[in-house]
Amino acid sequence: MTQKISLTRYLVEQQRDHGHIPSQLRLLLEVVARCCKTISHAVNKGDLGDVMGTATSENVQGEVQKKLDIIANDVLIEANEWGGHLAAMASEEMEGIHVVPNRYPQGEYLLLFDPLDGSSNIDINVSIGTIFSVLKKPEDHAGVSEKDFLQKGTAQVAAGYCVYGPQTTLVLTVGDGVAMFTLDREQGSFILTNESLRIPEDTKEFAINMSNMRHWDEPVKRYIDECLAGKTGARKKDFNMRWVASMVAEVHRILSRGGVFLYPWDKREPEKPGKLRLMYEANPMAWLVEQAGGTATNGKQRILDIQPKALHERVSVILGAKNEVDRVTSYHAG
Ligand code: P6P
Repeated sequence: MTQKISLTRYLVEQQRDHGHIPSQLRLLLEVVARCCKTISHAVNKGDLGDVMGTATSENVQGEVQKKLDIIANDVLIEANEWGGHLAAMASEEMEGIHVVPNRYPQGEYLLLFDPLDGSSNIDINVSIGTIFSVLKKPEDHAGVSEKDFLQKGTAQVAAGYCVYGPQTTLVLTVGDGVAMFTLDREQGSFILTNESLRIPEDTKEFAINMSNMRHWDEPVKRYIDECLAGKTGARKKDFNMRWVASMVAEVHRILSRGGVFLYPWDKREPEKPGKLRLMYEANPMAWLVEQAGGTATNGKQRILDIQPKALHERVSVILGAKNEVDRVTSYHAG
């Protein structure tokens, strides 16, 4: 029987063999993984627990919060503030940053997260997930402020997500490929189930919300029209389409079997560069995709190279199979 490698053993061996995971970062990743187990347990309760439906509050995005959005956010804040590995945290569900209280030691890392992405799917029992990104706090000054978070995606030291679906699966990169861990509920630990996820350069499967077609920019319209034309059109092959309305589920599908995902800028709110958030959705997902051999752009430039100007800024996202993303990007250039 093949030996089960736990997340802890993987992180220890990665540090010993590659030196990517200092002990404070390993502690941080293990705490985040424990949070994902707790969140998975709450999500799995469904109507049997007091976790469904909406809360009475709105988040910084002006979206009505689901009870589980707040539960997931609180789990991550409470579990990560006392360990001494973090200086501060930022979340889709909080307007400002959460600085580690003075009663706890401050660490060298910054943790950003979307505690429960895709939460419109909670009430219909469709996969949702937690997305996280880790940065290092700049060392040239004491204290921590929102400005310290505004680092390019290339500065990330770890990124990942946990998808709460038929399995609870944690997917992680520290810059040395992408590893997948499946939650063994009997043992209560994440077990390594794929140590190197790869995205094929070509695909026949695209993911986009087609109801927005009339609002898209021309390059996106051209790309999707060609996919829809299939064998009879310029692409000379048929395509399949998926849209789960949960970015974690879409990215997990692409890391598992390939594909391309688009949430582009559109004319509905032209002043916004896109719907998805750069710091705690697009950047972690873009790094995972690139680490698995894919590409991620905003149609014009590499997502990881974008210099953030605001904590909750949005971005147009095209990610996945390299040749497909390059094609869409070339249409924007053309
Ligand atoms: P729409 C979920 O709310 C999310 O932020 C992503 O997870 C998902 O890809 C997208 O929005 C879905 O947006 O407009 O199709 O509901």
